Amino acid sequence: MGALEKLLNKSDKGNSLFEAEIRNIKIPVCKQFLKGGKISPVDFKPSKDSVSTKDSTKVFASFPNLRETASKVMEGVRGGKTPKLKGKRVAVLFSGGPAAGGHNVVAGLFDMLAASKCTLLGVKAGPKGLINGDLFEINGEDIKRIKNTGGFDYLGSDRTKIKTDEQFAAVKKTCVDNKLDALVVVGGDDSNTNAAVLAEYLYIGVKPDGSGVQVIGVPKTIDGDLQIGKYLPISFGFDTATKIFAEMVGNILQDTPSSRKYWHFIKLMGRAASHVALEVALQTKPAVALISEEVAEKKMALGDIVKQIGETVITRAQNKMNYGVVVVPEGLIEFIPEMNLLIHELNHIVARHEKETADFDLAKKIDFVRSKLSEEHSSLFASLPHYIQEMLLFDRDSHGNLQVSQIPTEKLLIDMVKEYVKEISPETKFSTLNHFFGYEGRCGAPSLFDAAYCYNLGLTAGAAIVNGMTGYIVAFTELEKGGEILAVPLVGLLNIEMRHGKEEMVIEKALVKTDSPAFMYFAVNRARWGEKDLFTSPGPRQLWGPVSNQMPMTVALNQGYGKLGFKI
Ligand code: FBP
Repeated sequence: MGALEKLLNKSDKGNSLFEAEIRNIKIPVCKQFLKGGKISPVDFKPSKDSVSTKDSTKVFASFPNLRETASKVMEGVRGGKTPKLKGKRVAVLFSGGPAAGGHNVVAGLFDMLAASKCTLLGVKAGPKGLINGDLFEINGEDIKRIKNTGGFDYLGSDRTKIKTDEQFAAVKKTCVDNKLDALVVVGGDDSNTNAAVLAEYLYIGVKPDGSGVQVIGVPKTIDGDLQIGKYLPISFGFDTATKIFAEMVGNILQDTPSSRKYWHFIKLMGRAASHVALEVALQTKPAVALISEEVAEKKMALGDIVKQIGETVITRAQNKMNYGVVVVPEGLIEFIPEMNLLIHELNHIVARHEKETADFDLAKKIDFVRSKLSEEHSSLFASLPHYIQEMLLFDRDSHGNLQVSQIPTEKLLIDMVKEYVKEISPETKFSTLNHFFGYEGRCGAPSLFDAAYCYNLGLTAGAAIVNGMTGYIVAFTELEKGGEILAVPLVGLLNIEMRHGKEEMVIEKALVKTDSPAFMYFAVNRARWGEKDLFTSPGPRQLWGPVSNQMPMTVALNQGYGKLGFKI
């Protein structure tokens, strides 16, 4: 075998030249975590800030053990004298969709726990693995291998919501069988809601001495909708995903005036909120970018959105720009008021008649559902193309969410804009292509921002555990000037929402605020981007070199940092 063949063989299984190299990237550590150059836990003390829940009476009644600590935001400091727990057994699990940087959370957690002689166990395949007791011990060799790599494959993940008495009892059994002292849940809003409930349930009476198991949450999701104002600027994974999407959108934008023939409708993953679409729009400046929250606020109908895009298409064609890019947020359909009401009614009907319709074929199910819908919604439903009707009837996930990533909203818009342009300006040529960027962005190797952010979040989670804390989500702020370590009480973040037709306590999704600096910057500039080609192509995310230390633009604008570079 020749030298090159040998080299190529060496790159099997996660050892491409790139993967081998990124493991060597030095991850910046917040200096609060360092003592004599070595990683060591901070202390936590109550900060001057609190979180408050609007439904406090009802929420606190369900959390008698955690209510005492449900408001105060805790801050990590050096030099305190809180005794640190030692020799504890801690398990970590990933929950929900993957997001870049998860492996660095595990690495940070491992390193912090190792400093207190604690053992870290991995839960395989998410909450389901916790219920089934599928755990293994994590070792330093694995950590070296997974550091700075993308994906959640080291542990696996799933979307099981722990809700039945049997499931809670099974979790308790797993804790007892594995002699666990603490559990770390890496997840989004729904998973961290679950973490709050687990923290309450496991608070006391789990171990033979009657003590409990601590639960700490870590904020993950590419959607960026787990944010808590100044306490939590962003969930991890958002930066990597948006940088990957922005590269792809930028490349397509670069293609449009080169080939001069297509309008590209690009749906971007991000479930409900439009943070991803807004970030990518800021990074690339396309002709049109829709923001669902604005659509809802302005009570726009589907027809209004179609008209807005159609008019841009016609005007650009008149200016010899018979091409362009339309960025569509994944969750748009649920934010169009008339569609939202329809989906709500569908949710009830689907849930109420689940068993009855289980064996129906699609055509029969569509007819059945139409017969149950109110008159107004029945005709709206009937006006939608078959492929949209089908997707609206798709199974909800175990948290009750419609699987919006499966709904081809971008195709629906293309079909409707085509009709509009044909009617208003038949001479306008309108050729289209549709794309959905989602899974491409979730598992790439973390950007430098996510690599650093995640490692430090892992360190924070480890520090919270050895400080004996439970019922907190860890956070990391002041990203432009060294980082500040925080732990925010999960119960204080819970609100009451209607899910599956009944009241449930959940962490509210952070949506794009139309009065936020990031949105306002976009709103002021978007008309220019539509009128002329002012797009930018940010290129691939950089792990080395001058632009590698950029944080998301929306984060820098909304937090008022005044610069894009992060410093941890
Ligand atoms: P999480 O909130 O669990 O991180 O999920 C993020 C996400 O990627 C959404 O953007 C998307 O709608 C969904 O997962 C897709 O789900 P699935 O992985 O089940 O296809």
